[in-house]
Amino acid sequence: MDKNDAFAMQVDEAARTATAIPQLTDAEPALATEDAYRIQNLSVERRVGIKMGLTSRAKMLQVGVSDAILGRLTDAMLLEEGGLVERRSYIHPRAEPEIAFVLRKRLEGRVSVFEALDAIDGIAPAIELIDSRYRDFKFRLADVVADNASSAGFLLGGWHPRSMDVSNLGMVLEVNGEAVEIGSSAAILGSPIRSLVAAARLAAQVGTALEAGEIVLAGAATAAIPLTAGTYVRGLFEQMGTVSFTVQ
Ligand code: OOG
Ligand code: MG
Repeated sequence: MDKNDAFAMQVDEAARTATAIPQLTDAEPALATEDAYRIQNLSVERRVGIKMGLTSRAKMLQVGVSDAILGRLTDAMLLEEGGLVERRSYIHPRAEPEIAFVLRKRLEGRVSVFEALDAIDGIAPAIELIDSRYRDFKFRLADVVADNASSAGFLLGGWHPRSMDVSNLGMVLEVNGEAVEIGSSAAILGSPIRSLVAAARLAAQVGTALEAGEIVLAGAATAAIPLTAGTYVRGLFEQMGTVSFTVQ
């Protein structure tokens, strides 16, 4: 087994057993981002979409990594809106408000904002669950890439037409009815559409593309909040509705 296979197994096993592991860069300080993407490739199976990460200043500051990254969303990660999320299925889960796109056309490489807009089939409010497989939620760039950008789950609200202007929409993340994070979609690279453009470019760099029918999460607009059992989490999205779940 080569080193990347072994690393992919480690992060998979950590996710499966909800057990934190040391950063890969502890064992391999020079782990290159290209290798980290190879590790990510080795560790995801059925993908239903792509997520962008670290596309807002709030997120970069929270985790101390300032490069936008992408991760893969698989069918197993889709959680039921309004449903229950099991705290014990994760290591140290966090939730963050996001905007989701579903594509009607393939996007690959360098695309314009116009092409990106034209490729959108629908837009929905979303909450992403992230759960770094590393101890204390601490990582460097290569660690988080190899760990599929901390992806753990996502919930989608109702779909809206692509004509909706998503460049500056308010969003609030509540825990038990109290607002904990407040932001705007404008915090996502100036507009979530730019995140879609960046996703197509980043995907091409790592040898893939955004496919028709796929979901793209644009990245959180605010910092993520830790999840505690017994709480009710709800995201309120201007003009788009709500997304909620209960942690048990
Ligand atoms: C990395 C994943 C970042 C986002 O929306 O910025 C991300 C992390 O924060 O653990 O999903
Ligand atoms: Mg996210």
